[in-house]
Amino acid sequence: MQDEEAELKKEKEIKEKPSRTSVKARFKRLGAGFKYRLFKFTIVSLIGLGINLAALALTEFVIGKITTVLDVEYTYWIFKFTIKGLIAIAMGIAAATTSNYILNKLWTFSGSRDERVGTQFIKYAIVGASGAVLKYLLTTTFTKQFHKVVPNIDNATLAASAFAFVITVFWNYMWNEVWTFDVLEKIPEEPIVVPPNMDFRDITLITPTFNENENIGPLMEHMNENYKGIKLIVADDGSQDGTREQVHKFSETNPDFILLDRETEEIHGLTISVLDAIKMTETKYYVVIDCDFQHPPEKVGEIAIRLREGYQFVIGERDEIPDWPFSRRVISWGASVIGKFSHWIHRSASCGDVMSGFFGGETEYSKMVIEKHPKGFRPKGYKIMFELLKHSRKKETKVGRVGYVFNPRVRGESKISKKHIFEFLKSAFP
Ligand SMILES: Nc1nc2c(ncn2[C@@H]2O[C@H](COP(=O)(O)OP(=O)(O)O)[C@@H](O)[C@H]2O)c(=O)[nH]1
Ligand SMILES: [Mg+2]
Repeated sequence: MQDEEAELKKEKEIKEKPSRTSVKARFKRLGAGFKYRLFKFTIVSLIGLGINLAALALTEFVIGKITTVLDVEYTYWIFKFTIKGLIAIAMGIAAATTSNYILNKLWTFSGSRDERVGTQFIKYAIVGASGAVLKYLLTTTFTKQFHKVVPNIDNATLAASAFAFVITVFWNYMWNEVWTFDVLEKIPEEPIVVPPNMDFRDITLITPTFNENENIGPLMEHMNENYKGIKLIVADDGSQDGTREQVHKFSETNPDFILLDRETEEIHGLTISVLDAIKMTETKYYVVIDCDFQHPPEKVGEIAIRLREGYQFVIGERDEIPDWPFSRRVISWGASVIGKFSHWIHRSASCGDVMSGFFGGETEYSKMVIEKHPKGFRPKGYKIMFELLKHSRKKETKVGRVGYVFNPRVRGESKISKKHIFEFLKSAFP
């Protein structure tokens, strides 16, 4: 009996913990990684170069302010150096290695197999050190060669450094791909089929609203028509444009659709509105969706099916965001890396799109998380899903995903502002 149990447990572990990729397969996937990962790795390397130089200059500046004792020059073999210079170089390397490791782990090689951070960091540092030696050798060799063609030694050195940098980036990328990070193949997702006439009595939709009179009507109608038995809580923060009146009117024909009127509450905000709605949810699951149709309503059914498979959270992840300007993409990328970093240091559950606002959860589990962390949320913030995951332990939380396209807003106005960015940063690093 015990054997059987152990056997079962082992089987489960195998399913949940993917085994190491063989060396042969690792070399094979190098080609597949070229397309995206080499590109990302190159960007990270360039950022690292900047961080290296900045840390180096800063250290020299700070030491220079404190003392001049370390400015004495020593000569050893062909090297001339000062202690100040050595400390500055070491600080530059340490800062760049650490930040590059984090960026590569969370971005370039995201979704790789879990490994102890210490071991992985050492591997990463060894690759980096080998790259540094290679870069030094290449730079000196090529400077000599280039100097034959280019008379100016500075230009020859610059060209040789650039050339050496490119080759070193490739070298480091290659060893990180086949040794440091074990990137797991993404299993192609099977499309989730929502049977027609399915019952949604176990789902409560939560939609936060503030002045959405153009959207709330169409949303309620859509949900009423397409999701039999579903419940809806409109968490409104005191709209003055008739949003609340529309919900009241709808409740008369469908009492499962109700208004949570927060007009007289002391604190207003998206996060607190959703938290209040989760607390009053009575069904086994809930799904949070924006009212403005930027979250496609037809995906609610897919999230519901995933939730019933036993995930504590199912995240709607934005696979595509058409119409976003480059600047917004850069900000979103930065926020996403910061968010994943925050989840990582909190050892919490995480997902592919930590900034998404479209998600579902198992009600009891979320209530438990909220109760355990009464002060762990930024009530006026926008990133409630990020915070719920932040307070959920990685080991005990199963997180599923459903991909979606983040549509542009058609009606009404966006309420997001710069202050929400600060709210998020405070939440990421309390
Ligand atoms: N209850 C409540 N809802 C809000 C608040 N701010 C925005 N919302 C709603 O939250 C959803 C997303 O807001 P939106 O401004 O579209 O954010 P964006 O998609 O990031 O631009 C919409 O349904 C808004 O009506 C708020 O302070 N309180
Ligand atoms: Mg919106």
